[in-house]
Amino acid sequence: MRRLTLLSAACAIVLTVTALVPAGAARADDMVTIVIKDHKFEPAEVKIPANKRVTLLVDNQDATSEEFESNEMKVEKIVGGRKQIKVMVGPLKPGRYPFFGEFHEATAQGAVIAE
Ligand SMILES: [Cu+2]
Repeated sequence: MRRLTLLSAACAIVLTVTALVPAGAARADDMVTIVIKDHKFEPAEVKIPANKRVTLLVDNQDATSEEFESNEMKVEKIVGGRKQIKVMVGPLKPGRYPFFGEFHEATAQGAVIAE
C-alpha cells in the first residue's frame, strides 16, 4: 500500500512538471557555442533544430571586439575582446542562415543550418 502511494505521488510530480514546461521550450541542450579566433568562426557552420528558439553562445577568444551579425536571423550584437555573448535565434524554418563578423568581414564568415 505504502509503495503504491509513493508510486502515484511520483507519477503526479512527473505529470505536473511536464505540464508546467511548455512543449518546444528551450532546453539546456538548445545552446550552440561559436568561437571567434583569429577573426574566424569555429565552427564556421553550426546545425540547430528548425522551428525552435536556440541560444548561440558566441565566445570571442580574440583580444579585439567583433560584431556578430546576420540579416537573415535579424541579429546584430557586439562582443568585446575575450568576452562571451548569448544570442537568441529562431524559431527558424529549415534552411541556411549566413552570419558574419562585421569588424573582420573578409575572414569572419559562417552559417547556421536549421534542420
Ligand atoms: Cu553591423
